[in-house]
Amino acid sequence: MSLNEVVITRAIIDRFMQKLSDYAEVDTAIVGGGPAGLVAAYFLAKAGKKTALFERKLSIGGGMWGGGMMFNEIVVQEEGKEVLDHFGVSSMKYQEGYYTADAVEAVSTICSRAVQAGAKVFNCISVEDVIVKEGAVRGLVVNWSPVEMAGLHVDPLSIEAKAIIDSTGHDTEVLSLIARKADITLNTESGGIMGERSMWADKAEQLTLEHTREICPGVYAAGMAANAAYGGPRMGPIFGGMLLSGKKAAELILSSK
Ligand code: 48H
Repeated sequence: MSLNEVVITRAIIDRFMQKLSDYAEVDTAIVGGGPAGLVAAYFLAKAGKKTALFERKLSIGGGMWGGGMMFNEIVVQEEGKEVLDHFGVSSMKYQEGYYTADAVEAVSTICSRAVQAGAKVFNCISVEDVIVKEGAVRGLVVNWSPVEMAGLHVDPLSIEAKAIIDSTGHDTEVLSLIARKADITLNTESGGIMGERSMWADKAEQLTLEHTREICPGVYAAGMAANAAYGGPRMGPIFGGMLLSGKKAAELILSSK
């Protein structure tokens, strides 16, 4: 059988449009495909929630690919290792309470498990705004990342979601938008984004988990975004807090009505 270019083209267009149309309304929309977002996507999809994850970049994985300073090994503590074990990511004890894992194995395995559990990843798509009705966030406003990068004046599309996770990392992009444009008070000390503080790994890892919360109705902060929103310190290349935060965000959503 000879291959036909037009059939290949139509196969891609048909399948992608069907997928995007199906996921225009979801239970959970996750913004950011770093470790926190991917872990949340896995647990939500596995529990049967219709879950879409939007990632600005072509590749998912966020800051985990590069380990520390591009040395592609990550460090996790005991509790973080349990999450890696759950995904089947191999890790090695470095010394009491410290384990290392190959960053590439960690990202690729967690992503693969999330997609196989049913989460749909929409890469190369940026969230540029939220839908707000009657004082509550109801969904996301999305556009192709190249539109954003080229500064083109192209209007976005919208995704309705019952719950949203901001797992956009250091920049806390969704929560910043909400604080700036939506007249919604976040349940932080200031009512807005508190901002990330300088490094203190031990405290930051504890606080990341504490700061993983529903920060305003229907919107959850996870990973570095949670810590930055509530004014916690950074932790450097230890990733247990990110993995545990994604898991906790999923659990909070699953236990909400
Ligand atoms: C679509 C977006 C948008 C947008 C951003 O940075 P991440 O890896 O986030 P986490 O929280 O899962 O992990 C943080 C970790 O990688 C890290 O940076 C650590 C531990 N730092 C400690 C330290 O001291 O430095 O991933 C966030 C993802 C990225 O892939 C972005 O491209 C994506 O979110 N993103 N996607 N629309 N508006 N904004």
